[in-house]
Amino acid sequence: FVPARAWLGSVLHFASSLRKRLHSSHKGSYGDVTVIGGAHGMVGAPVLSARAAAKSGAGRVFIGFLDEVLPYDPSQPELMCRRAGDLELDAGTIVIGPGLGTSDQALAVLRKALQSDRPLVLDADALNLLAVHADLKDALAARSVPSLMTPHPLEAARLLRLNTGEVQSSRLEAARRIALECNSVVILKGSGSVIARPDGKLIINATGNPALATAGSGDVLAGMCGALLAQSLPVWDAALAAAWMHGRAADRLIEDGVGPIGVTASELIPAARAIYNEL
Ligand code: NPW
Ligand code: AMP
Ligand code: MG
Repeated sequence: FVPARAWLGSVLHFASSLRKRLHSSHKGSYGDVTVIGGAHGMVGAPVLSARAAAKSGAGRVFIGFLDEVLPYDPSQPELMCRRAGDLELDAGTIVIGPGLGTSDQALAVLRKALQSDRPLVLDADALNLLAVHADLKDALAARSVPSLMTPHPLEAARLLRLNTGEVQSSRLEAARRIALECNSVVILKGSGSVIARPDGKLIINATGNPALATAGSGDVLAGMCGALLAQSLPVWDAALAAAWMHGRAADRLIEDGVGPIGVTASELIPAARAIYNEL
Protein backbone atom coordinates (compact mmCIF):
# COMPACT_ATOMS: atom_id res chain seq x y z
CA PHE A 1 0.00 0.00 0.00
CA VAL A 2 0.97 3.59 -0.52
CA PRO A 3 0.88 5.31 2.91
CA ALA A 4 -2.16 7.52 3.54
CA ARG A 5 -0.08 10.69 3.63
CA ALA A 6 1.46 9.95 0.22
CA TRP A 7 -2.02 9.23 -1.13
CA LEU A 8 -3.35 12.54 0.10
CA GLY A 9 -0.27 14.20 -1.38
CA SER A 10 -0.92 12.65 -4.79
CA VAL A 11 -4.56 13.66 -4.77
CA LEU A 12 -3.81 17.23 -3.74
CA HIS A 13 -0.95 17.44 -6.22
CA PHE A 14 -3.46 17.13 -9.07
CA ALA A 15 -5.31 20.19 -7.82
CA SER A 16 -2.19 22.29 -8.19
CA SER A 17 -1.50 20.77 -11.63
CA LEU A 18 -4.94 21.83 -12.81
CA ARG A 19 -4.87 25.32 -11.36
CA LYS A 20 -2.42 26.68 -13.89
CA ARG A 21 -4.93 28.30 -16.24
CA LEU A 22 -2.54 30.99 -17.36
CA HIS A 23 -4.03 34.18 -18.72
CA SER A 24 -2.44 33.59 -22.10
CA SER A 25 -3.45 29.93 -22.33
CA HIS A 26 -5.72 28.58 -25.07
CA LYS A 27 -7.64 25.39 -25.80
CA GLY A 28 -4.48 23.76 -27.11
CA SER A 29 -2.98 24.16 -23.64
CA TYR A 30 -5.44 21.71 -22.10
CA GLY A 31 -5.22 18.82 -24.49
CA ASP A 32 -7.50 16.85 -26.78
CA VAL A 33 -9.56 13.81 -25.81
CA THR A 34 -11.07 11.43 -28.35
CA VAL A 35 -13.72 9.04 -27.02
CA ILE A 36 -14.41 6.00 -29.18
CA GLY A 37 -17.57 3.93 -28.73
CA GLY A 38 -21.30 4.22 -29.11
CA ALA A 39 -22.50 1.26 -31.13
CA HIS A 40 -26.21 1.01 -31.88
CA GLY A 41 -28.25 1.27 -28.66
CA MET A 42 -25.31 2.52 -26.57
CA VAL A 43 -24.72 5.98 -28.02
CA GLY A 44 -25.18 7.60 -24.64
CA ALA A 45 -22.09 5.98 -23.18
CA PRO A 46 -19.42 7.88 -25.19
CA VAL A 47 -21.52 11.04 -24.98
CA LEU A 48 -21.34 10.82 -21.17
CA SER A 49 -17.58 10.23 -21.33
CA ALA A 50 -17.09 13.12 -23.72
CA ARG A 51 -19.20 15.52 -21.66
CA ALA A 52 -17.28 14.51 -18.55
CA ALA A 53 -13.99 15.11 -20.36
CA ALA A 54 -15.06 18.55 -21.55
CA LYS A 55 -16.33 19.57 -18.08
CA SER A 56 -13.18 18.19 -16.42
CA GLY A 57 -11.13 20.75 -18.31
CA ALA A 58 -9.97 19.15 -21.58
CA GLY A 59 -9.37 21.73 -24.33
CA ARG A 60 -11.13 19.88 -27.16
CA VAL A 61 -13.22 16.72 -27.13
CA PHE A 62 -14.04 14.44 -30.06
CA ILE A 63 -16.29 11.39 -30.25
CA GLY A 64 -15.71 8.61 -32.74
CA PHE A 65 -19.03 6.79 -33.09
CA LEU A 66 -19.29 3.37 -34.63
CA ASP A 67 -20.45 3.48 -38.22
CA GLU A 68 -24.13 2.73 -37.90
CA VAL A 69 -24.71 5.75 -35.66
CA LEU A 70 -25.46 9.34 -36.68
CA PRO A 71 -22.31 11.19 -35.60
CA TYR A 72 -23.79 14.18 -33.79
CA ASP A 73 -24.85 15.19 -30.27
CA PRO A 74 -27.31 18.06 -30.84
CA SER A 75 -27.56 18.90 -27.15
CA GLN A 76 -23.80 19.32 -26.82
CA PRO A 77 -22.59 21.21 -29.90
CA GLU A 78 -19.11 21.76 -28.47
CA LEU A 79 -18.33 18.07 -28.90
CA MET A 80 -16.87 17.20 -32.30
CA CYS A 81 -18.51 14.06 -33.59
CA ARG A 82 -16.89 11.82 -36.20
CA ARG A 83 -17.14 8.30 -37.47
CA ALA A 84 -14.69 6.00 -35.69
CA GLY A 85 -13.39 4.66 -39.01
CA ASP A 86 -12.33 8.18 -40.07
CA LEU A 87 -10.20 8.92 -37.00
CA GLU A 88 -6.41 9.18 -37.38
CA LEU A 89 -5.63 8.49 -33.68
CA ASP A 90 -2.31 10.31 -33.94
CA ALA A 91 -2.98 13.12 -31.44
CA GLY A 92 -4.35 13.69 -27.96
CA THR A 93 -5.57 11.18 -25.41
CA ILE A 94 -7.80 8.28 -26.47
CA VAL A 95 -10.65 6.85 -24.37
CA ILE A 96 -11.98 3.67 -25.93
CA GLY A 97 -14.74 1.29 -24.91
CA PRO A 98 -17.90 3.03 -23.63
CA GLY A 99 -20.74 1.46 -25.60
CA LEU A 100 -18.21 0.19 -28.16
CA GLY A 101 -19.74 -3.26 -28.56
CA THR A 102 -17.73 -6.21 -29.80
CA SER A 103 -18.31 -6.05 -33.56
CA ASP A 104 -15.56 -6.46 -36.15
CA GLN A 105 -15.42 -2.69 -36.49
CA ALA A 106 -15.01 -2.32 -32.74
CA LEU A 107 -12.17 -4.82 -32.82
CA ALA A 108 -10.46 -3.02 -35.72
CA VAL A 109 -10.60 0.40 -34.07
CA LEU A 110 -9.33 -1.03 -30.76
CA ARG A 111 -6.39 -2.63 -32.60
CA LYS A 112 -5.60 0.75 -34.16
CA ALA A 113 -5.81 2.51 -30.79
CA LEU A 114 -3.45 0.01 -29.19
CA GLN A 115 -0.95 0.57 -31.99
CA SER A 116 -1.04 4.34 -31.56
CA ASP A 117 1.53 6.11 -29.42
CA ARG A 118 -1.12 8.11 -27.54
CA PRO A 119 -2.09 7.86 -23.84
CA LEU A 120 -4.99 5.44 -23.68
CA VAL A 121 -7.93 4.79 -21.34
CA LEU A 122 -9.54 1.37 -21.83
CA ASP A 123 -13.04 0.84 -20.46
CA ALA A 124 -16.12 -1.38 -20.91
CA ASP A 125 -16.18 -3.26 -24.25
CA ALA A 126 -12.52 -2.46 -24.97
CA LEU A 127 -11.79 -4.55 -21.85
CA ASN A 128 -14.25 -7.24 -22.95
CA LEU A 129 -12.45 -7.50 -26.32
CA LEU A 130 -9.06 -7.68 -24.59
CA ALA A 131 -10.39 -10.55 -22.52
CA VAL A 132 -11.05 -12.70 -25.60
CA HIS A 133 -8.19 -11.67 -27.93
CA ALA A 134 -4.83 -12.63 -26.43
CA ASP A 135 -2.90 -10.72 -29.12
CA LEU A 136 -4.58 -7.48 -28.04
CA LYS A 137 -3.55 -8.06 -24.43
CA ASP A 138 0.03 -8.62 -25.65
CA ALA A 139 -0.15 -5.40 -27.69
CA LEU A 140 -1.35 -3.53 -24.61
CA ALA A 141 1.42 -4.91 -22.42
CA ALA A 142 4.01 -3.93 -25.06
CA ARG A 143 2.92 -0.28 -25.31
CA SER A 144 5.58 2.23 -24.34
CA VAL A 145 3.08 4.99 -23.50
CA PRO A 146 0.80 5.02 -20.46
CA SER A 147 -2.37 2.95 -20.48
CA LEU A 148 -5.14 3.12 -17.88
CA MET A 149 -7.76 0.37 -17.53
CA THR A 150 -11.06 0.91 -15.67
CA PRO A 151 -12.75 -2.51 -15.22
CA HIS A 152 -15.78 -3.10 -13.03
CA PRO A 153 -15.71 -6.46 -11.22
CA LEU A 154 -17.30 -8.45 -14.07
CA GLU A 155 -14.94 -6.91 -16.65
CA ALA A 156 -12.03 -7.75 -14.33
CA ALA A 157 -13.34 -11.31 -14.00
CA ARG A 158 -13.48 -11.67 -17.79
CA LEU A 159 -9.87 -10.43 -18.07
CA LEU A 160 -8.69 -12.85 -15.39
CA ARG A 161 -10.93 -15.77 -16.43
CA LEU A 162 -12.54 -15.83 -12.99
CA ASN A 163 -16.09 -15.16 -11.86
CA THR A 164 -17.25 -11.93 -10.23
CA GLY A 165 -17.36 -13.49 -6.77
CA GLU A 166 -13.73 -14.58 -7.03
CA VAL A 167 -12.68 -11.07 -8.02
CA GLN A 168 -14.71 -9.47 -5.24
CA SER A 169 -13.29 -11.76 -2.58
CA SER A 170 -9.75 -10.88 -3.67
CA ARG A 171 -9.96 -7.36 -5.06
CA LEU A 172 -6.42 -6.25 -4.25
CA GLU A 173 -4.89 -9.32 -5.86
CA ALA A 174 -7.18 -9.02 -8.90
CA ALA A 175 -6.26 -5.38 -9.52
CA ARG A 176 -2.58 -6.10 -9.04
CA ARG A 177 -2.68 -9.05 -11.47
CA ILE A 178 -4.36 -7.05 -14.25
CA ALA A 179 -1.90 -4.19 -13.79
CA LEU A 180 1.03 -6.56 -14.05
CA GLU A 181 -0.30 -8.68 -16.93
CA CYS A 182 -1.31 -5.63 -18.98
CA ASN A 183 1.52 -3.29 -17.92
CA SER A 184 -1.11 -0.66 -17.13
CA VAL A 185 -2.51 1.36 -14.27
CA VAL A 186 -5.83 -0.21 -13.24
CA ILE A 187 -8.86 1.19 -11.45
CA LEU A 188 -10.82 -1.85 -10.27
CA LYS A 189 -14.16 -0.14 -9.70
CA GLY A 190 -16.78 -0.74 -7.05
CA SER A 191 -17.27 0.36 -3.46
CA GLY A 192 -13.69 1.30 -2.52
CA SER A 193 -12.13 1.27 -5.99
CA VAL A 194 -8.68 -0.32 -5.97
CA ILE A 195 -6.07 1.51 -8.01
CA ALA A 196 -3.04 -0.57 -8.93
CA ARG A 197 0.08 -0.11 -10.94
CA PRO A 198 2.40 -2.63 -12.58
CA ASP A 199 5.06 -2.39 -9.85
CA GLY A 200 2.51 -3.74 -7.33
CA LYS A 201 1.65 -0.47 -5.55
CA LEU A 202 -2.03 -0.20 -4.59
CA ILE A 203 -4.39 2.43 -3.24
CA ILE A 204 -8.04 2.11 -2.18
CA ASN A 205 -10.08 5.16 -3.04
CA ALA A 206 -12.00 6.57 -0.10
CA THR A 207 -14.69 8.64 -1.86
CA GLY A 208 -17.96 7.52 -3.43
CA ASN A 209 -21.22 5.93 -2.36
CA PRO A 210 -24.10 3.87 -3.77
CA ALA A 211 -25.49 6.89 -5.64
CA LEU A 212 -22.91 5.78 -8.22
CA ALA A 213 -24.67 2.47 -8.72
CA THR A 214 -26.43 3.74 -11.83
CA ALA A 215 -26.05 3.26 -15.59
CA GLY A 216 -23.36 5.41 -17.15
CA SER A 217 -21.43 6.35 -14.03
CA GLY A 218 -18.44 4.32 -15.22
CA ASP A 219 -18.59 6.07 -18.59
CA VAL A 220 -18.30 9.40 -16.75
CA LEU A 221 -15.23 8.13 -14.88
CA ALA A 222 -13.54 7.10 -18.14
CA GLY A 223 -14.04 10.60 -19.55
CA MET A 224 -12.60 12.18 -16.41
CA CYS A 225 -9.54 9.95 -16.68
CA GLY A 226 -9.09 11.05 -20.29
CA ALA A 227 -9.35 14.74 -19.42
CA LEU A 228 -6.74 14.52 -16.67
CA LEU A 229 -4.32 12.62 -18.92
CA ALA A 230 -4.90 15.21 -21.66
CA GLN A 231 -3.99 17.92 -19.14
CA SER A 232 -0.62 16.18 -18.72
CA LEU A 233 -1.12 14.47 -15.38
CA PRO A 234 1.02 11.33 -15.11
CA VAL A 235 -1.13 8.22 -15.48
CA TRP A 236 -0.97 7.20 -11.79
CA ASP A 237 -1.90 10.70 -10.63
CA ALA A 238 -4.68 10.87 -13.23
CA ALA A 239 -6.14 7.56 -12.03
CA LEU A 240 -6.06 8.59 -8.36
CA ALA A 241 -7.46 12.00 -9.06
CA ALA A 242 -10.26 10.82 -11.37
CA ALA A 243 -11.38 8.09 -8.96
CA TRP A 244 -11.28 10.53 -6.07
CA MET A 245 -13.14 13.27 -7.98
CA HIS A 246 -15.80 10.87 -9.33
CA GLY A 247 -16.58 9.64 -5.82
CA ARG A 248 -16.37 13.11 -4.32
CA ALA A 249 -18.93 14.39 -6.85
CA ALA A 250 -21.34 11.65 -5.73
CA ASP A 251 -20.66 12.49 -2.07
CA ARG A 252 -21.42 16.15 -2.80
CA LEU A 253 -24.74 15.23 -4.43
CA ILE A 254 -25.74 13.44 -1.23
CA GLU A 255 -24.64 16.40 0.90
CA ASP A 256 -26.81 18.61 -1.33
CA GLY A 257 -29.84 16.33 -0.90
CA VAL A 258 -29.86 15.15 -4.53
CA GLY A 259 -29.00 11.52 -3.73
CA PRO A 260 -28.43 8.76 -3.05
CA ILE A 261 -31.71 7.74 -4.67
CA GLY A 262 -32.10 8.66 -8.31
CA VAL A 263 -28.79 10.34 -9.05
CA THR A 264 -28.08 10.05 -12.78
CA ALA A 265 -24.65 9.79 -14.37
CA SER A 266 -25.13 13.13 -16.12
CA GLU A 267 -25.54 14.86 -12.75
CA LEU A 268 -22.08 13.78 -11.65
CA ILE A 269 -20.48 15.93 -14.34
CA PRO A 270 -21.43 19.45 -13.17
CA ALA A 271 -20.97 18.34 -9.54
CA ALA A 272 -17.37 17.39 -10.36
CA ARG A 273 -16.82 20.62 -12.26
CA ALA A 274 -17.84 22.65 -9.21
CA ILE A 275 -15.33 20.74 -7.09
CA TYR A 276 -12.49 21.21 -9.61
CA ASN A 277 -13.09 24.91 -9.45
CA GLU A 278 -13.13 24.97 -5.65
CA LEU A 279 -9.86 23.07 -5.26
P1 NPW B 1 -24.02 -9.22 -11.63
O1 NPW B 1 -25.35 -8.71 -12.07
O2 NPW B 1 -23.73 -8.91 -10.19
O3 NPW B 1 -23.71 -10.60 -12.03
P2 NPW B 1 -21.81 -5.84 -18.21
P3 NPW B 1 -22.40 -2.98 -18.52
C1 NPW B 1 -21.35 -6.64 -12.61
C2 NPW B 1 -22.48 0.39 -22.00
N1 NPW B 1 -23.39 1.29 -21.28
N2 NPW B 1 -19.90 -4.94 -8.00
C3 NPW B 1 -22.81 -6.97 -12.34
O4 NPW B 1 -22.94 -8.36 -12.48
C4 NPW B 1 -21.10 0.17 -21.40
O5 NPW B 1 -20.19 1.23 -21.69
C5 NPW B 1 -24.11 2.13 -22.03
C6 NPW B 1 -20.23 -6.19 -8.40
C7 NPW B 1 -23.51 -6.24 -13.47
O6 NPW B 1 -24.79 -6.79 -13.76
C8 NPW B 1 -20.73 -1.13 -22.09
O7 NPW B 1 -20.24 -0.85 -23.39
C9 NPW B 1 -24.94 3.08 -21.46
N3 NPW B 1 -20.59 -6.50 -9.67
C10 NPW B 1 -22.06 -1.86 -22.21
O8 NPW B 1 -23.06 -0.88 -21.99
C11 NPW B 1 -25.16 3.14 -20.00
C12 NPW B 1 -20.61 -5.50 -10.54
O9 NPW B 1 -21.27 -6.36 -13.99
C13 NPW B 1 -22.57 -6.49 -14.60
C14 NPW B 1 -20.27 -4.19 -10.19
C15 NPW B 1 -22.22 -2.98 -21.20
O10 NPW B 1 -21.75 -2.54 -19.91
C16 NPW B 1 -24.85 1.80 -19.36
C17 NPW B 1 -22.71 -5.53 -15.74
O11 NPW B 1 -21.64 -5.71 -16.63
C18 NPW B 1 -23.53 1.24 -19.82
O12 NPW B 1 -22.43 1.96 -19.26
C19 NPW B 1 -19.90 -3.93 -8.84
N4 NPW B 1 -19.56 -2.69 -8.44
N5 NPW B 1 -20.39 -3.40 -11.28
C20 NPW B 1 -25.58 4.10 -22.35
N6 NPW B 1 -26.34 5.05 -21.77
O13 NPW B 1 -25.44 4.05 -23.57
C21 NPW B 1 -20.78 -4.22 -12.27
N7 NPW B 1 -20.92 -5.48 -11.82
O14 NPW B 1 -22.62 -7.02 -18.52
O15 NPW B 1 -20.43 -5.81 -18.78
O16 NPW B 1 -22.65 -4.56 -18.65
O17 NPW B 1 -21.43 -2.67 -17.48
O18 NPW B 1 -23.76 -2.35 -18.42
P1 AMP C 1 -19.79 1.08 -14.39
O1 AMP C 1 -20.30 -0.20 -13.82
O2 AMP C 1 -18.74 0.89 -15.43
O3 AMP C 1 -20.89 2.00 -14.84
O4 AMP C 1 -19.05 1.84 -13.23
C1 AMP C 1 -19.73 2.16 -12.04
C2 AMP C 1 -18.99 3.27 -11.29
O5 AMP C 1 -19.71 3.56 -10.10
C3 AMP C 1 -17.59 2.88 -10.85
O6 AMP C 1 -16.76 4.02 -10.80
C4 AMP C 1 -17.83 2.33 -9.44
O7 AMP C 1 -16.68 2.44 -8.63
C5 AMP C 1 -18.94 3.24 -8.94
N1 AMP C 1 -19.79 2.57 -7.96
C6 AMP C 1 -20.81 1.70 -8.24
N2 AMP C 1 -21.38 1.28 -7.10
C7 AMP C 1 -20.72 1.90 -6.08
C8 AMP C 1 -20.86 1.89 -4.65
N3 AMP C 1 -21.78 1.14 -4.04
N4 AMP C 1 -20.01 2.66 -3.92
C9 AMP C 1 -19.09 3.43 -4.53
N5 AMP C 1 -18.91 3.47 -5.87
C10 AMP C 1 -19.71 2.73 -6.63
MG1 MG D 1 -18.98 0.66 -17.49
